This record gives sequence, C-alpha cells and structure tokens, in this order.
Amino acid sequence: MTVFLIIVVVALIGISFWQMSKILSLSQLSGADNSQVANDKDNNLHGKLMLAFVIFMYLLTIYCFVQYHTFFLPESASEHGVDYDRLMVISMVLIFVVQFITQGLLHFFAYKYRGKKENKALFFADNDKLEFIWTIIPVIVLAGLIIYGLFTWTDIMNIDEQEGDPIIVELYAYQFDWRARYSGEDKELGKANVRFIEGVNTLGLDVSDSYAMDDKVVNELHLPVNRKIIFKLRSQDVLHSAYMPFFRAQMNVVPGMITEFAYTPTLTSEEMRNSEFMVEKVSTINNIRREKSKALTANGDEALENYEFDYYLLCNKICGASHYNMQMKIVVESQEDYDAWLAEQKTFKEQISAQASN
Ligand SMILES: [Cu+2]
Repeated sequence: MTVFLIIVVVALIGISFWQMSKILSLSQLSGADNSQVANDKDNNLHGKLMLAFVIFMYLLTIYCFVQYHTFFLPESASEHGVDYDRLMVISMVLIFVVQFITQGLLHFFAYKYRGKKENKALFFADNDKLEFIWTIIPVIVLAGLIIYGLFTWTDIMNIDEQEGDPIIVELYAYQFDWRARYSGEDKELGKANVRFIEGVNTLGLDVSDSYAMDDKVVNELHLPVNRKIIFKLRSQDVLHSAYMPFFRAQMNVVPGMITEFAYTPTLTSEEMRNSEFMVEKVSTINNIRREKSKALTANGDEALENYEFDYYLLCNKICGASHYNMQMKIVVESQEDYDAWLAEQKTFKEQISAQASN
C-alpha cells in the first residue's frame, strides 16, 4: 500500500511539474525562441553535457576503485580458484579497456561534432574495410575468451572420483542451517532419503544400509589442506546455494537431487588468518567494534567480542526468513589435525543407540 501511495505521489509531482513548465512557456514573451528545433545554444549545452557526463562517470569509477578495493576477495584458498581468478581478471581488464576507450570516444565525438548552424552533415554510405575491421576484431577476441572460459569451466567442473584420493563429504541444507556428513571406515556414504528423517536421524539416513551406520554427521566442516574434496549437496526443503567465496565455490542445493562440486583447499584457516590481507581487514573490523563497544558500555550493555577470521559456508539463495544467518564454520587444517578431529566424532550408529538408551 505504501509503495502504491509513493508511486501515486511521485506521478502527481511529475504531472504538476509538466503543467508548470507548460504555463511558463505560454507566459513567455512573444519575442522568445519557441521553436522545437535546436539552435546553436542548445547544441553547445548538450555537447558539453555529453562530455561532462563521461568525465563524471570515469571519475566515479576511479573513486570507487580507490575507495572500495579493500572489499575485493584476497588470493584464492583453493587450487582451481587461481584459474577462476585469472579468467575473471582477463575478462574484466578487456571489458574495461575497450569500454574506457569506446565510451570515451563516443562522448568526445558527440561533443566535438555537436550541431552548428553553418555545418552540413557529410553523407557517408558505408566502408567495407572499416566494417570488416570492427567485425573481425570482436569476433576473434570474443571467440578466444569464450574458448578459454570453456576450458577453465570444464577443468573446474570435472569431478572425477577415481582421480587422486578425494574425500567425499555430503553437505546437507535445510531451513536454516547446514550439516556435513563424512563417510566412515568404508569410505562410502550410506543411502539417505528425507522420508527417513526422525529423531536424531536429521539427515534421513537409511538404517537398513550398512554403509550409513558408520557415517558421521557434524555441524562444522573440517577439511584437510591440499586434499581434493568432493561435495555432494542435498536439500531437505527448498532451493539453497552452497557458497564458499574464499574457495571460489558456489553450487545450487536442489531438493530431490544431488548436485556436486569439488575443490582442493590450499590455505589453512591459520594461514589465511595470518595473511597480510586478513590481518589488516580484521584489525579494521575490530577498530569499528571497539568504537561501537564504547557506546554500548556507556549504555550499560555488553561490549562486542573481538572478531577472529574463519572460513564459512554460506547460503546464497534467499530461502526464507532466517536465510541471512544460514552458515557453517569451515576449518581447513593439516591432515593430522583433520584425522584427529574426525576420529572424535560420533558415528550414526552411536547416535541412534544413544537415542535408544535414552
Ligand atoms: Cu538457504
């Protein structure tokens, strides 16, 4: 309703301006230039505005880069992320350079050749050579970019379970949290179906499947560094999206099917925490928190805790009211630490027997 009223008000203001401009133009003295044809004064003004607009846009772009470059992601924490970033940089630099030149020329020529009373437009039908040049160059550049992109894409999306010694982890999404499932000694994830969800069996594991009994369901994702991880994604309810920006990974999580993505983490949580980028970022965040804490404690409230960096798995599909808070901590650590952590986790069998004895 509010939106509707705002639209009505804006429309009415528009109409009143239009009416006022009509009254003003009618009330002008008869000597004024009432012609609809642009004169030299109009052309001059519009030519200069054309130039001013492009200069303004360029200055704004430069300002944004200087002001907001700290919001870019740091170096990728996964193996394929390096290729992904390279493709992104090449595409963006190309687009930027071409756009900077062509847009600039377009506006500059609009200014330079703005209308003048004594000027007459040159009749210029076409030029085959020029047509050829500005067709063939984009064709070659774009074809190169697309082929390079396709190769990178197939490399990234190639999920070969036989290659290397991958760990298979299930990521399970539901409104509004994540669970991860690791296979046990048998290195095989057991069958699961949302129909079997009951009690502690929150992921609907199939109790008749022996592979499921030694699976481990956890709410913190631990990954050994430099080891290929294959993620099998499953959703309980609606569309979610598994988003791990530091690893340049994102995959839809779709109810009724299993989607997959694989990557090899290359930087442990500790290494990322100690990187130059993160040390600076975290200190900026903590400075802001300290400032806010001052106001909070003055009001008698509790001060904010110091922030420490951690990788997170986020949901990147607006999946409902608490979507914003749908996240799971990711810990990338050494193989030994990972093994020790996994050994401590309860198997599904232990979980259901604990429930039964309760
Ligand atoms: Cu979600």
